[in-house]
Amino acid sequence: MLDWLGLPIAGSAHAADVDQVMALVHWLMAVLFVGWSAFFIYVLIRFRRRSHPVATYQGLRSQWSTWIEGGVLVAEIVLLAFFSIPVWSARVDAFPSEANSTVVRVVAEQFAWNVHYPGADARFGRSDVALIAPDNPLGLDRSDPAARDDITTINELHLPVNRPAIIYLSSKDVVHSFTLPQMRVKQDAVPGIAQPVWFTPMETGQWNMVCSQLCGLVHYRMVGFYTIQTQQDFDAWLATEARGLNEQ
Ligand SMILES: [Cu+2]
Repeated sequence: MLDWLGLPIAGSAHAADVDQVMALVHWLMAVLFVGWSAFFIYVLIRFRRRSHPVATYQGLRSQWSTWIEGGVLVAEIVLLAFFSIPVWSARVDAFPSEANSTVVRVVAEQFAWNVHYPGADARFGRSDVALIAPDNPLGLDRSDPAARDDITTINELHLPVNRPAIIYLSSKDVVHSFTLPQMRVKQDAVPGIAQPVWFTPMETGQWNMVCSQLCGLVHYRMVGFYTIQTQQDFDAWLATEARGLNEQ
């Protein structure tokens, strides 16, 4: 229905709501564009120099432009109050419970995404900036019992389909913007803040996980991939990663 917008597939439960707002905004902009263009052409012809060699200083006397401007204002308020704000508030309030969700940490850095899974105990282990090293980009303290089973990846995020995902976003350096276009997820990753974002993936597949904030010279290369898979495939992947930990 919204193919004309050229959007990527709508892969999450809330994607249709976001797309509807985008479509309405595009319709409003199309109407304004056509209206302003028509008005501009009308004015060019109506007030051309040949028929009006001398300017009038009375200005506008009719009220219709005020009415049109009022109409545009009302349309914008309706869009904001009845479409945008409800869709936005559903994203930032009404978080699902962590017990029924896949909970992941994603820590951005110039120019990669570090992903941190809590492992079988569902507890994130302690991390410390002092421990950050090339082979430990999250600074995870493996001596912490909660950290022993933690799984970390770089530029690789896996999530099960049909189950809410809560992602705690932060950054090690500058502000990045965590973006999963097919999930209609876009959220800034800010140093010093653990910013949660949630969504429910509805389609399986593998796509790019990108940074949509100009974050430095190599910003264009700040791309990983994310995989939405069935719960079984996800569990199998986690098990493989966990086996890899024990072999180290
Ligand atoms: Cu970035």
